[in-house]
Amino acid sequence: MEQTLLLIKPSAIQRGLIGEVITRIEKKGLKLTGMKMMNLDDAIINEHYAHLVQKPFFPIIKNSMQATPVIACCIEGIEAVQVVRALTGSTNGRNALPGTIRGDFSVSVLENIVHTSDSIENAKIEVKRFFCDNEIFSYKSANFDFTYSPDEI
Ligand code: IDP
Ligand code: MG
Repeated sequence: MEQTLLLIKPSAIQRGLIGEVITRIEKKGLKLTGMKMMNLDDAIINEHYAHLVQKPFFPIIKNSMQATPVIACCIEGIEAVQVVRALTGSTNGRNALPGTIRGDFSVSVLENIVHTSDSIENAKIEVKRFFCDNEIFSYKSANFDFTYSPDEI
């Protein structure tokens, strides 16, 4: 089963949207297999946003991600990476489609509520970046048999 990383960013925490984000994940049928609140130090932000370190706006990203703790979530499901990415919506909240997390709760590129992994390869790296092995939990959902068909699993 695929796993992906979701970070509930300070923009969500300050605006009281933690529950809204988690509810969308749960209602979709995805499973939370890891969850923790943490402060992000410079090192983990530099690594996590390595593709943006050279951008002029990188300091505001860092500042934004350190404004409060974040909540890191590991989410599991069939094709969880693309499913969670679709729930997230596009980067700029002003362009993100209504019905997506960013489309419904954000009007900003920077303050866009969540981070979600953008590929299977990055998801594997990012889950390991934020979680130790013993912080990821394996359990069977009571409604599993009504969430997927037998030929999907
Ligand atoms: P993503 O979060 O949709 O994967 P990325 O391009 O990986 O988008 O950018 C990571 C994060 O950096 C974005 O979610 C956003 O918070 C911030 N960011 C990206 N582009 C800009 C920008 O042009 N100005 C300010 N912040 C940006
Ligand atoms: Mg990204």
